Amino acid sequence: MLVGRQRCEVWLLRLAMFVGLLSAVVTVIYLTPVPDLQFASCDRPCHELDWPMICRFRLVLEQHQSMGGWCGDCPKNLTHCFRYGCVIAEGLTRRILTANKQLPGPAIQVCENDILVVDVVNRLPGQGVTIHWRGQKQSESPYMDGVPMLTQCPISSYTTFQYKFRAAQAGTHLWHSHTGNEFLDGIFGPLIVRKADRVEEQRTLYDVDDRNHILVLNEWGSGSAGDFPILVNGVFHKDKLMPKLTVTPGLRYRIRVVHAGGGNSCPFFVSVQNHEMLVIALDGKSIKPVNARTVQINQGERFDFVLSAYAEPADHLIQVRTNCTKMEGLAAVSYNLTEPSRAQPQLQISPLESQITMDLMSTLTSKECTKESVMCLNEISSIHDIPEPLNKPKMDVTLYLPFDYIEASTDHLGRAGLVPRLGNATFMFPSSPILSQPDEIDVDEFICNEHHTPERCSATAPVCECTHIVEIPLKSSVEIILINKDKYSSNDHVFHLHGHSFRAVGIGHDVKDVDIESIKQLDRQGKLMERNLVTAVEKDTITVPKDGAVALRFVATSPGYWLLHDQSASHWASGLDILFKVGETSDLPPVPEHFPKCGSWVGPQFFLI
Ligand SMILES: *[C@@H]1O[C@H](CO)[C@@H](O)[C@H](O)[C@H]1NC(C)=O
Ligand SMILES: *[C@@H]1O[C@H](CO)[C@@H](O)[C@H](O)[C@H]1NC(C)=O
Ligand SMILES: *[C@@H]1O[C@H](CO)[C@@H](O)[C@H](O)[C@H]1NC(C)=O
Ligand SMILES: *[C@@H]1O[C@H](CO)[C@@H](O)[C@H](O)[C@H]1NC(C)=O
Ligand SMILES: [Cu+2]
Repeated sequence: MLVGRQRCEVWLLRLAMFVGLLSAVVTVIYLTPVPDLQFASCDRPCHELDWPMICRFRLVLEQHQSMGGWCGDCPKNLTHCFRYGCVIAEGLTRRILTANKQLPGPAIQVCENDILVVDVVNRLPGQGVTIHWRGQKQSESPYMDGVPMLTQCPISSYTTFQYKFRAAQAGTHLWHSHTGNEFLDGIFGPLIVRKADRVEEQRTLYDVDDRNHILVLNEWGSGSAGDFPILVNGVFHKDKLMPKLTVTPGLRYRIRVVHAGGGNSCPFFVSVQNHEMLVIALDGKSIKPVNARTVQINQGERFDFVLSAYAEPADHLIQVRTNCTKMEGLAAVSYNLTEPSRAQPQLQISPLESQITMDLMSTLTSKECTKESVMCLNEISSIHDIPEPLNKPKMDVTLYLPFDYIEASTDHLGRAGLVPRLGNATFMFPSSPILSQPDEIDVDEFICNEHHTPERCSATAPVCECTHIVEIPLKSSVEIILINKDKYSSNDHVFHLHGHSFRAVGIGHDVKDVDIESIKQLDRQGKLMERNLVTAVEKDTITVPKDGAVALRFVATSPGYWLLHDQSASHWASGLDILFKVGETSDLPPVPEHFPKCGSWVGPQFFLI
């Protein structure tokens, strides 16, 4: 009996211990924080010892309406104007395209080296899209670069594509649709990648890097020159409706500016009333600080400046102007008057701030550049000297790429019109993405390079529509000389390079009546342009002036297919593009599993018989 009872007690004890342990384990498991699967942002103070985070975002692209029902009584009742889903734009009711019902789309703000996982949900009826992450090199993930028919299939209507990549390039960047007019209609937003304070080169120059201090500028609508508005953070100012950056008197603020482009591709002049701007970065890369009253940038470019809130405590206008329209964009720097003014130790002017102030700092090149009070791209210095081997006189690969428009015919009827041409070819997209479905492209039909042109292009024809590919060995040093021979448009051309950032080492002029062989010879004699091989700035977007030429240098470190293109409003249609294949096919990372496919289909010839 006794023994049995004891045994029973032992078992009970064991059972109790087991249950106790189990509940302890369950409690611990329950309380252990599991990675958040919500679509949470990674917006936090960045620290150099932190683990990178996985940051999930969801961009739902859809048709939306500006000033529609979502805006309620806006602008009569101002609180309604700030409701979720209320897009003000120029204040008219009109059909637009948005990401998450916002204009600009949501700001993606992360720390350097975080992993971004962005679900792009395409709810645009009948429109394929891709999203490009401008400023991110994608050296580990060329499939995530977002160029339709080159790195991926367009995301077809009503499907979702998940972009996954490391935000490896810190700075002020931009995400945008890369497929055509969605870009004009509102599918873009800022992509801000911050460094930890301790590794941020310019950290001593400002006190506050506020997540709200972003200015996204864009042209709105396709109005003809002179009558289209410029939006600042999605708003064309009207009475009290104006974006405001709140500052505390006495502090210095880092402000990030993005030119998101538009239909007329006009460069913008940005200035702040009663303040100078200390420009500290271009295209996300640190530069030697420049004090300027006005900064001019072209579409796709970004700049960061420090605003010292030392002026009269009041509202001061931020003006965004261009020569193309009188409808300037406005925002305000608003001094917070309830906040007591901070001590101003900075007023003992530091050597940097005591330097002379430029009337204009510009990333463009014009006649103005010779003026003492104007600083243009070739005079701006990077904070880091050009590393080897890019500072050598000769590069492994040198490419002269003239571009122009000529009267020619590309259609089968022989009708002539203006056809763009870059390095002898008019770029045409292949029928399947060359990166993810290389074997499905009919090389003979599409591809052209210096050794091969499609059969349909005769040797004597002035233009050939083809997928122009230049092969560049991995790790080689490259110099590209873009030469603007366009005599039909009075505009500059703005080019953007994918996959790499480059040093803009030289800008030349007056190449209008010089043929390409003479240009090469002039360059060999050092007469085409002067090269800055020490401090030239690092960028990903460059303006090639009318009748001018620019030289860009980079080391081809990222294996992949990378587009260099004229970023006129409609990327899709331009034709002034060229594709660089960096590395051998074996150097490319493998195609991700179940990557979407697309291509032409022509049925069996006699299937009805
Ligand atoms: C504005 O709208 C809010 C919320 O709908 C309401 O509470 C408020 O009374 C309105 N203000 C005016 C002046 O109509
Ligand atoms: C553009 O505007 C600036 C300043 O507003 C002016 O100085 C310049 O002459 C204009 N350029 C052209 C080509 O109209
Ligand atoms: C202004 O400063 C006060 C006091 O610190 C703060 O409560 C308020 O939110 C600030 N206002 C704005 C618009 O930031
Ligand atoms: C363009 O064509 C000319 C003449 O056929 C040739 O000399 C030149 O090398 C070509 N340029 C390129 C970039 O293919
Ligand atoms: Cu692009």
